Amino acid sequence: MTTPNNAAPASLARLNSKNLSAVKPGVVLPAYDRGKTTIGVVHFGPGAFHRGHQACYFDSLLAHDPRWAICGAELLPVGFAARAVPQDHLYVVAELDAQIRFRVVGSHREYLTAVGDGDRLFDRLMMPETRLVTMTVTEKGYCLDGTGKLDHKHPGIAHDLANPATPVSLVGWVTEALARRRAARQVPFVVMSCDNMVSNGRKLRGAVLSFAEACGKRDLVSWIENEVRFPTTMVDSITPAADDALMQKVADAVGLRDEAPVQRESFLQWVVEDVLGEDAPDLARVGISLTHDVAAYEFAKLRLLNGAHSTLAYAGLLLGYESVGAAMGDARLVGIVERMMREDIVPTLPPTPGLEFSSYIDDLLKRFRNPALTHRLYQIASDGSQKLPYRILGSMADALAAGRSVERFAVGIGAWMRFVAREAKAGREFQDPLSPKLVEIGKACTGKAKDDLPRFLALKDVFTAEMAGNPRFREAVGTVYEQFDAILRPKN
Ligand code: CS2
Repeated sequence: MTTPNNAAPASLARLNSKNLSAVKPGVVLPAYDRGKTTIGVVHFGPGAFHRGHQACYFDSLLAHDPRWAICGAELLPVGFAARAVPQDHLYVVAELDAQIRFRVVGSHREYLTAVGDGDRLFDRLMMPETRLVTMTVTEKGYCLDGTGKLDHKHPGIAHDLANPATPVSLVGWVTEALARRRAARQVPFVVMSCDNMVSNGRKLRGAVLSFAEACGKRDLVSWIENEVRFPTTMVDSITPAADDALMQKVADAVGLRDEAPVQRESFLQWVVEDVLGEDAPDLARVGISLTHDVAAYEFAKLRLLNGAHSTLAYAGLLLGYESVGAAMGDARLVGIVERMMREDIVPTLPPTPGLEFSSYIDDLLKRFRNPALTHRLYQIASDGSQKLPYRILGSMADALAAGRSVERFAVGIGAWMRFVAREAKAGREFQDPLSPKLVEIGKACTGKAKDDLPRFLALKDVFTAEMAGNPRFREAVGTVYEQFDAILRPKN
């Protein structure tokens, strides 16, 4: 979770339950009595995305059904509780778009840190009222290997396999909590991944089963297989990290000081696999789409939106831009990204009733140009080794198999390699779980594809052996890698 450097204007009173009556007119307030709500959801990873997305939907839901307040659970202590508790867990979401709207969100009622509040978190997960466990822990939080299976050698997983009662990983926590519920003869909770991964529900289910199996808990494995639901979901809302400018905007609009605000676009979408069971919250009532075919939405969103984002991020940073909006002013780059979406990605997507790709792409380009939001390219560039397989390499594999061109896909991949080399040589830290290895590769780069490409392609968590060995793939990526400037910055 990103923390702005400066506090909001210190002279203003702090946002909290007592001060809600002082909120300026026009700001949307919780439409329910928070004191009458009960916690029905534990959410792992209550960062900005979750608080701007799911917590807003549940804020709307609480006006109809008080059973679905949220307990935020952080696996690592990031110091957020110190900001949330004095505000009684209230915070402002600024919807920054053609129309600007400020909303105080009240759906969070509790905040626990796995390290420190471990017993309380288990108690919360054991409560019969806790019916939904959701998570946004990013791709790396699932500890999967390059094939999408649980990586038993991952330090967090290895720790938890040896010490299942004191887990540190998401998969360890979910499995142990399910084991305890089963032992207590309680119904399980629904487990819902809200991360940007293809088949996120199935991947998490596979990881939890693999963990339980490795613990030798055969009965637990069958219970999970038969009783626990892991819906797949697609989540969408562009949510730039909070910054000092946001603090000021919120202070001006709300009239109170919020030290944990969130900014996002007004667009909000959530598609959930319709397998939640009978006493699930009425998600449809608050605009969440329930369907049996999430995959189509997931593919479209990950490949079109996130694929374009990552291409804009790496190529844009190399071209000297700082934000998505600035990169969208570069006609050559936008031309490549737009053709990649329309001509290269769309043919890889399954046709889906209700999803019209051409207008979906028009809307995406508009969302990327949103002048009210500054979405930093560095934020998107983080964790490239985890994101690229879902965002670009999957589309590329499909295009290669169908004999179609992969040149435009190669822009994001070649630019990522150049970005890694540039950051490593400049000694700048970059966020990626593979960063020690990437820094080593980046420092050794010569700028020649024949020397450098094999080093990157040997990263088994990123590139499948089939792809790494494909001559068309190597040619396309190698060309961008070596000739980025000539391709993206031609002299007139
Ligand atoms: C972005 C996403 O940071 C990133 O990598 O591509 O967070 C993107 O803004 C969201 O997926 C939009 O729903």
